[in-house]
Amino acid sequence: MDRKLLTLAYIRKGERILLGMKRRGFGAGKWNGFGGKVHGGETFTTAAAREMQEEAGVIPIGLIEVGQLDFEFEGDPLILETRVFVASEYEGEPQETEEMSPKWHRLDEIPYNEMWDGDKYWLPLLLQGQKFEGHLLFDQNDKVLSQKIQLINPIED
Ligand code: 8OG
Repeated sequence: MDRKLLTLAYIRKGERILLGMKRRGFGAGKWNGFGGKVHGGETFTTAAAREMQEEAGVIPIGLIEVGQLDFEFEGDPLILETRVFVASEYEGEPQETEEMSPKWHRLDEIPYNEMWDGDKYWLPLLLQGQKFEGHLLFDQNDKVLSQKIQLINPIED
C-alpha cells in the first residue's frame, strides 16, 4: 500500500480558529486547516510550518502534534497519512494566497457542512485539547463510508 505523507495545521486563539477556504486543487471549495505534502528531508513539523506560511502567510509558533489520520478513498490504494498540528501563537498576519483565503471562525460557528465530511468526527477532539488517531474511508463523492477515531491518552475531566 502506498502512503503519502501530509500535514494539516490549525491556529486556535482562544475562542477562534483560523480556517482557509481552499481556492484550487484537492479540496477546493472547502474550509480547512493549512497543510500539504512533506518534502524530502523535512520533518512533519517543519513541513507543517512551511505549508502554513505558504498558504496563510503566517508562521505558527509552538506547533503541537495532536493527531494522525489516515485518509483513504474507495478504490484507491493510496493512503494519505496526515499528521495534525495546532498552535496558539503565530507571527505575521493572515493573508489571502493563491491557494487559500484565511478567515477566523468562532468555535461555536465552525462551518462543518462546508468542510471535509469527516472533520466533524475529529475536529471537536482537537478543539477539546485531545490527541487522537484514526482512519477514514471516503467514497468517490468525498462522503465518509466508514471511520474509526480513537483518543490517545484521553484527558480526564
Ligand atoms: O497539498 P494538498 O493541498 O493536496 O494537501 C492536501 C491537504 O488536505 C493536506 O493538508 C491534508 C488535507 N486533507 C486531506 N483529507 C482531509 C480531510 O478529510 N479533512 C481535512 N480537514 N483535511 C484533509 O487530504
